[in-house]
Amino acid sequence: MDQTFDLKGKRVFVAGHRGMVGSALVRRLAGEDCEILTVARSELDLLDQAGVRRWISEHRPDAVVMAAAKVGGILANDRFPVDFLYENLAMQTNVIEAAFRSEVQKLLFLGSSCIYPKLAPQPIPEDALLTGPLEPTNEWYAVAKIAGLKLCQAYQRQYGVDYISAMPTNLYGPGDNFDLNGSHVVPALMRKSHEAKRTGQKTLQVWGSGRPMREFLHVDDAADALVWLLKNYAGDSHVNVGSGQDVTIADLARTMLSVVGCEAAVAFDPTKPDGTPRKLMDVSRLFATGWRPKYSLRGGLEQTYAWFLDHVEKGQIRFGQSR
Ligand code: GFB
Repeated sequence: MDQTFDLKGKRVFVAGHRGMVGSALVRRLAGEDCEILTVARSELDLLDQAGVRRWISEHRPDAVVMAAAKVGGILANDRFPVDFLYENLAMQTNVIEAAFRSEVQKLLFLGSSCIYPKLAPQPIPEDALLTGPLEPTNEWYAVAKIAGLKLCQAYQRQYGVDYISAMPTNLYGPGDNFDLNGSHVVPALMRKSHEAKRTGQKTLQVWGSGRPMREFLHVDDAADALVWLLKNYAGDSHVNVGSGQDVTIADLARTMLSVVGCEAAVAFDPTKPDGTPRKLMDVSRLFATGWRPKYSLRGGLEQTYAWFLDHVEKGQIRFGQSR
């Protein structure tokens, strides 16, 4: 199969364009010679199958990037299993099926590194999928994402269409969710360090033991890799998208304090879950293409903190309930 998909003159629908990943994709796609299609949630609810079919058949995209998802950090995943399983299954199935009905040529589905078994070999190759039990705190989300990538594979096998999947690692950056109950670790520690600095707190509360390791990728790097895949990849297997490097949560916390300029000491809260011990992805398939991330972790955190400060000042970051 010809691996390339020329974006020139194409109509590309970014589903989920208000989210952190979707908005980064829109920024990145603005540099391509294509027309970007988006739709507000008030106009189209992706849980509405008939509505999705109608919208896609009316707007006739040539390509679809499925960046809409119900996402959250470790506690939100654990607390809202129905939302994470049902909403993701429904939204992704509606979009993928409607795309096929409307003869969309290319589709890119986005998953997550949590699709892999809890105790997968490190770094985790793509073929570790479905070789062992999942991490319990995020199995609902992982099951939905595995179903999504399998649905794309099924459409490829049964109908020969160019529907591919990418599995990004833990992402962070502008547009992230800073609500401490639902957020991932980077925005949570950024906000908590910022508040500790502002109020002169002596400690920064870090959930769990600080020992788990995570791989982080700035969302603009992720968007760049995703557009690269959209243009150049047409394989059957999903592709890992990461930085190829991980850090302990304790080290992340210390780096965050330094980026924010906060002198608080790190204090661990063992009543909160650690989640999976490590999930460094094997990114050799992606790196073999020559693609590399542009941001170091520290550089990415500095860029994100600058964005955070700017948006806090403008009152554009709405904090949920802080705990
Ligand atoms: O980012 P996070 O919520 O998600 O947590 P996962 C990563 C690690 O950071 C865990 C620790 O060990 C947390 O205990 N951590 C420390 C904190 N302090 C905090 C804090 O204040 N807030 C948060 N949220 N964590 C998610 C999955 O797993 O990763 C999703 O639940 C998805 O399904 C996503 O796959 C990428 O990396 O553990």
